[in-house]
Amino acid sequence: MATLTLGSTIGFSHSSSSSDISAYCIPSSTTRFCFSSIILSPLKLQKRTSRRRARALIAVKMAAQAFQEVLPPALTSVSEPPPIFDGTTRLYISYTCPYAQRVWITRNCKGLQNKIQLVPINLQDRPSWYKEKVYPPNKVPALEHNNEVKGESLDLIKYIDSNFEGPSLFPDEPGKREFAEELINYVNSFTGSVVSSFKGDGNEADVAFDYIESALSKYGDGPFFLGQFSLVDIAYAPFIERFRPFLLEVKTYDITAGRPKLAAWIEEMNKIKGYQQTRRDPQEHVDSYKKRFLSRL
Ligand SMILES: N[C@@H](CCC(=O)N[C@@H](CS)C(=O)NCC(=O)O)C(=O)O
Repeated sequence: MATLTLGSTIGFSHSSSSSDISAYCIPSSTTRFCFSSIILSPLKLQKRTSRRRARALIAVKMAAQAFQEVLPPALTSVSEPPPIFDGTTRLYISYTCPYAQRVWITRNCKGLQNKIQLVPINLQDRPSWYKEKVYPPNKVPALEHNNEVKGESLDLIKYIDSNFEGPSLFPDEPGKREFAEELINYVNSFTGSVVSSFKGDGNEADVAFDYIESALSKYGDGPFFLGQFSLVDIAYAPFIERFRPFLLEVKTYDITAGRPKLAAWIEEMNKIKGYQQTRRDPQEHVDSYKKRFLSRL
């Protein structure tokens, strides 16, 4: 039984045999909610599922809510390196990088702000020690953990979910696991298709966003890709956060028009505290994408 301390008020504990977020127990001083495997009638099962879902979402919200973190300034070429490999777990990010944002959201949603230290890097004025001593590919994100440094955002979100405490962000159910893998495997094609559409009038992105709309329609037990909030939402959110305002302003293309599931997903994502802490001003994204993509067209 691992216990995670969130501030001084909330603790989550979970059975190490289960990685299902809905199997988490949320103890208070007098009450403990656990779920056993007794056989239930369909109606009871439905009620129980919605209670579990509600508690699962509460767990994610609380995990992030307990912390209102003061974000450290980004390190530059004149900054000293942290004491690397001293046993501290560090997540190297850039505040503006969507890949790093995925891992940052995962850390927040699991309530790991005390366990994984954020080390923001200024990519425009990168310290030389980052490549030399921390992560030779010289990219963010990178995770320093157990005397090793690992990269690649999609691997890192899974690694953090499996190797740290906190609410599980990957489903147990085989059907959902398979769909989760499919969606995670698709995310690079999705972002690639949308970025290619910047050359046209925006409508070229229809197929990619229609895929998202249809994926969001698969499970009716919640507004997220797998019904409940998961790593899949985390994989897509940083990019949709950028694509939406950019396509709207530059191509007058509203990605949510005629896509009610996507509109609802964005609304629900924006309520997730662990994500809110990582979001940036939409206008900042638009300006940065204009500089990056419009000059190349
Ligand atoms: N495939 C990597 C991509 C990471 C990546 O490209 N990060 C960018 C910042 S958004 C970076 O570090 N760029 C620095 C560089 O390429 O020199 C991942 O998913 O983690």
